[in-house]
Amino acid sequence: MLAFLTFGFSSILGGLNFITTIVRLRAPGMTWSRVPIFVWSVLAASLISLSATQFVAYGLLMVILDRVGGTSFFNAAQGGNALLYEHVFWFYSHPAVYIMILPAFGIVLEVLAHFSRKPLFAYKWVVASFMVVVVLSMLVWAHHLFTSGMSSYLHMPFMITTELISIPTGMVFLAGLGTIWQGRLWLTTPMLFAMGFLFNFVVGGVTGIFLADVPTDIHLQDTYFVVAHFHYTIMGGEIFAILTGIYYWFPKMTGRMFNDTWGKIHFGWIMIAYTATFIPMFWAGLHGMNRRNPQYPADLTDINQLITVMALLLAASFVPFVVNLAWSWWRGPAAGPNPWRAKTLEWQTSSPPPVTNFAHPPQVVGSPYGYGIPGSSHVAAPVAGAADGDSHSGK
Ligand SMILES: [Cu+2]
Repeated sequence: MLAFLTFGFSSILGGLNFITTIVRLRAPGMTWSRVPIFVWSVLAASLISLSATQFVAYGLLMVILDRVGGTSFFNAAQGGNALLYEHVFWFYSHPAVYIMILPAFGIVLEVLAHFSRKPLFAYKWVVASFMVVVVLSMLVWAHHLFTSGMSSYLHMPFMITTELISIPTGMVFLAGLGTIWQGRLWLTTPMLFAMGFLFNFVVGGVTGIFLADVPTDIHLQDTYFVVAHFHYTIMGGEIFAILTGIYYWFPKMTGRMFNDTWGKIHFGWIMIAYTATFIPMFWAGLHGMNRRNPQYPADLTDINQLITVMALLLAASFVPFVVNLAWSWWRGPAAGPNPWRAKTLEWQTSSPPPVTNFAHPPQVVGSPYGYGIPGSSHVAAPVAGAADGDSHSGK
């Protein structure tokens, strides 16, 4: 409990650090309308980690007091209320999902804009959507308690707030589609992962509506439908976005280029194995496969065995990833300052960057996404060799 409390404290301080840095330490000329969307997403996530993490800390503190201090916050036998723990826990733990997924949105939109060579579609609407998610994320926690015995008059309001959250998240999805739309796509490994994210996230989002809806949730509670939905958001969403970010920033971090062919093999492999693992779980869940229960009806044996084999195949997909990046870090060709010819600041310095990031503070003069707009540039004077252009080699 104390270890978890310490971890929560680091999350709060991390949020505070990101907010302070973004508000106080932007480069000269980096106005709010020129801030890259990834930075906006980190700001939004930090607002949640700064303001919601306290609640799980209170929950843990109350458990400690119950166990060693003789109190009875949660012990019904002594007048406490066990449901109170679920409320306090989920008041943090639902927003925590958005602490994870907001930066994932940011990474993916960033990559979609740079590799579509088009301005990010509906930039201001996306920023507004992030902030709406921050507010709504604090108002949905009790959707985890629909079958817990919580008072039933609370069902309707939490069902509505939960369904409302599909509006800003749907907006982010549409901004991704709008950015790709009629773009000249440069299908590198990070771009493929970003597009894989979009596909997986829409499956996770649409199946989430059935779990937000009280009548269907009561039926689907604690089945593999929930497991499949959760993995579509956290693995198909979050992990795909992290892989997008690792491939995208790998040349910047290491100064070396990864093997794009092996990157694409990794993408194809993980996408097929991932889909084959988690799509059958929706079916199994609908047919009565319960979570956290080793015993199940015999007629579900085949589908469980299929899922097991596919899950092993999914785990194996990380072998080409690790080998490719380890080898490339050691022996890969030099990447140069800006291999993607992207406009944002991190690509306007050497790879990897010097300790101070830039020899002289860069002067920001325009949008980071002004692709295809004549005369548009993000930085006044990029360092030598870091081209800030619209063209690409058309690989
Ligand atoms: Cu939730």
